[in-house]
Amino acid sequence: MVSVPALPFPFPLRVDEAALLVIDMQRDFVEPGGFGESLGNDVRPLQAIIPVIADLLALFRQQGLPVIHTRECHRPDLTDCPKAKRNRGDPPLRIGDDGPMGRLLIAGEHGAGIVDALAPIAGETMIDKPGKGAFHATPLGDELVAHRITQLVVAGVTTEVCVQSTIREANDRGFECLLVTDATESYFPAFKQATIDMLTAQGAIGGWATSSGELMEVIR
Ligand code: C5J
Repeated sequence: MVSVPALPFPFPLRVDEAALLVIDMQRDFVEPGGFGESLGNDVRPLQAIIPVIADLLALFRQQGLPVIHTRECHRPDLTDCPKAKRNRGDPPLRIGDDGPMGRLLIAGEHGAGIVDALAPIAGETMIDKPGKGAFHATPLGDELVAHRITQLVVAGVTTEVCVQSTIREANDRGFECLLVTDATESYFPAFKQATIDMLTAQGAIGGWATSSGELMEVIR
């Protein structure tokens, strides 16, 4: 066990039981013309975390530690997309509609793919998820148990939606989560900070938070 400086207290990292979980670093969320922009968001601020996550990926790969990526996406026939999700609000484009990067949030479309700089490599796990949380209707929980992973180092977007949902799901299943604060971003800076505050409050009720610099120094 090694100790990572973190909020609200040091994270007891067990390197042989930890995986890097990179959530939804898809064009649909971070590039213009995708799902994120269709909801009225300025997606450009999210691009700032790409080099940070690239550094984390490089270190985990170099150390031979497991990496898991997720993509929020749906089957082309939308059978895994609840009507309540697709029909929400009044966006100019809905899930499954044709956009400049293909059909929004549909598996296999360009927009649903991971941005080039963070593309998975052979041997890394990819979890396609129809919900916000990465455990809902996916094999993620079974995969973690099968590989004896008990701790998740969490990065990706967006902090208060898919990242927070996933951390809460993981926490309820007995996994310890360390959120990397400069490797996650939101369309709403205040929501990012509120998420970090909520998760780490009450003695790490949802998990821990650290910076990539502090984490990488310890892993190195
Ligand atoms: C959202 C996500 N924000 N990956 N998805 O709809 O956070």
